[in-house]
Amino acid sequence: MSDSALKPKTVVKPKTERPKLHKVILVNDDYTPRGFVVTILQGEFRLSEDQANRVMITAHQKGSCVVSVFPRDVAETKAARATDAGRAKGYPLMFTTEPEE
Ligand code: NFA
Repeated sequence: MSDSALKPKTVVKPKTERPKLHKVILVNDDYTPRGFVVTILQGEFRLSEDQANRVMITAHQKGSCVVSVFPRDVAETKAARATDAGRAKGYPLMFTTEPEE
């Protein structure tokens, strides 16, 4: 028997699609105190005080800023928890999510 009889004619390459990461975005508003935004960024997203201040200031100046990236369910849960924490204090603070390209 020739070698070719044992050789598979098509090689199936297993394609394990890596799930897209999703960005959590901090949206600026005119009412939420800066210190509160920084506290949320540190507590919910584990940013250092320095990172939290930079993200807060960037959103304040540019309108929004990417906080971090996570698998979709984690991004959505964290964005909802952080938005809820602002709402609980009567602030319009908002975090959104979007898939990375
Ligand atoms: N713009 C808010 C203020 O001046 C601070 C803020 C920054 C709010 C980023 C929301 C997001 N108090």
